Amino acid sequence: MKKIRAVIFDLDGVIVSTDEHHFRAWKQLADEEGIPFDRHDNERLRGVSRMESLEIIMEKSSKAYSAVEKQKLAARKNDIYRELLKGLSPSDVLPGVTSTLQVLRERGLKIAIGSSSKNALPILQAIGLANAFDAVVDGNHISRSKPDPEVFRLAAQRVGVSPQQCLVVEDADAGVEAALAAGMSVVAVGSANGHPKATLSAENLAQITPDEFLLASVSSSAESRVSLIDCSSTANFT
Ligand code: B16
Ligand code: MG
Repeated sequence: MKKIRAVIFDLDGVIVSTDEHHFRAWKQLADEEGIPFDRHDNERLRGVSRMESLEIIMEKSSKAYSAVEKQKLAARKNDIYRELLKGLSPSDVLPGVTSTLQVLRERGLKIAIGSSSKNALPILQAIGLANAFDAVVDGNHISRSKPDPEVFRLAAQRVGVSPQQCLVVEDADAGVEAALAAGMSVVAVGSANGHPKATLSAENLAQITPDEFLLASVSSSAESRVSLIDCSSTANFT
């Protein structure tokens, strides 16, 4: 049985509801450019970098954009996004996050952020969690975005724990793939709830107990995968 010594959390959509801010910013940009874009399209942007997100949105554009124009569009989206983030506060932290972090720390586990976002630090500051993690690895530290495992491998390295002893919490298919490629177990929440390759799955962290985290760490074999979907009686952290 392997013992988990570190939990690496994705940021947007796991710790905080900024996935919705991303959608609203991309939607405004797409509308201004006359490019069709809806929530279904938005699912493909979860966990992938800003420029890769733009390329996905442009698949539906009738206009060809130059590299310089693309840089300007990405910067414009980020300006809209940063404006929306001004309303961010600790109340945007998703259910179960604060108590989960507290319990994991009390149990002696290392906790880290592994995010594709280049805005991770200001977001953590705005929600009051800037000093809550042993390591924050984000889009400024990596050259390859999820589903590449780079961000999670680097986070493991920063907390001094082997990838096999790390558990990742993710809301994106790209993030689940990245964690698996890094050799880590995965808890899938939010949009990734029910992901067939996740070790454990739930709507949010409020539905997962510390012991279930440990269960998720036992093995990532198909037999051990359990789902908490519709498991409303699950005890919360206290
Ligand atoms: P930024 P995560 C990701 O964050 C988002 O899921 C994704 O939608 C976004 O495009 C990416 O960060 C880059 O974000 O434009 O702020 O650098 O989910 O990996 O925490
Ligand atoms: Mg995410």
